[in-house]
Amino acid sequence: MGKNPICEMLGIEYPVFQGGMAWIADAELAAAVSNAGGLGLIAAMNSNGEQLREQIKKAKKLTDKPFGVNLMLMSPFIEEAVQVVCEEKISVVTTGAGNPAKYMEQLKNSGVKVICVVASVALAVMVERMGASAVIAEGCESGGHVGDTTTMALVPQVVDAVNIPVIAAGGIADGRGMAAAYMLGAKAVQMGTRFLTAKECNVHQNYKEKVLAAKDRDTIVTGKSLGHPVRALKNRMTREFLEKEQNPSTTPEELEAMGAGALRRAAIEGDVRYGSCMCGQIAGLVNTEDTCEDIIKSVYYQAQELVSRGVKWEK
Ligand code: TUI
Repeated sequence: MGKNPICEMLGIEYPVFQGGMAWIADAELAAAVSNAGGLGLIAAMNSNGEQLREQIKKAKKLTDKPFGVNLMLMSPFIEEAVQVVCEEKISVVTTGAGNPAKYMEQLKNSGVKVICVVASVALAVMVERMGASAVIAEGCESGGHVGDTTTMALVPQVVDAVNIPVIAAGGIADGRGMAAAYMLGAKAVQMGTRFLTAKECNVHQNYKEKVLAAKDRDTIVTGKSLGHPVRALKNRMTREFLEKEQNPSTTPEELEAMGAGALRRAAIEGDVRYGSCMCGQIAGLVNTEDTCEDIIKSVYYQAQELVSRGVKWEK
């Protein structure tokens, strides 16, 4: 196999991205992933400009490898975050949960490569026209804010529709998933749930343990009625949210109020009963706490081995 275009473009060793998990993906996790040869990403979601700048400076101290920032486009601090990313000369950002059109020019003019998370072919085509360097096709198996197409169906359709490299995300946590992503035409993978239980991940231990204990059917999507569906581990919070969502007398404001702060409550405070434990459907496969280096190398080499072995069934 030739050189990997994503590794070439970003100057990384392994075509493995860490998801930009809000309230979770901090400088320490991003630096650990980047030091291990993948692409670490700091989530800008939870911080204002100055807090983000602090995280960036911290990551620069912890690694001399490339790392990026994930821009959550619905964040109240999005304008500040874009400004800080440009000033700090971050080499790559990923964008999610919206259309990045407004920020594309500023980022590109500052020399920042923009890789957009898309949940549809239409957005993939649009961001390619706007100058995105690659797209992350994220299926609805993912944790957090999700679209409605599965990774299996979305990735090959996005691959056929664009001429930039495609990174697959959603439902991938081991070398089998990565090998499958290659077969669908992706050049790299992004994993969130697998890195949630990484040793270097600072998410609250209660949250980690809930992910480690989770089985295949333990996640659920809430918030469809609000227009931003979110996948999380089932708990009292998701049960009450769904009950309210199905009750016609509930106002959208009540639901928004219930959701506000819920991720922070779980990830920082460790309230896994009444907080939002955003997590992908692949949680059932994630049963160990490993270092980022072990995660990246085991997933990558297992995928290489599977791809090189191939499978042919006799008739
Ligand atoms: O953004 C994510 N995952 C996230 S963001 C997040 S923080 C949050 N907290 C509470 C409520 C909502 C969000 C937690 N997880 N993944 C990337 C992603 N982007 N998934 C889906 C999309 C997406 C969906 C629709 C991107 C664009 C889009 O429409 C674009 C348009 O045309 O407006």
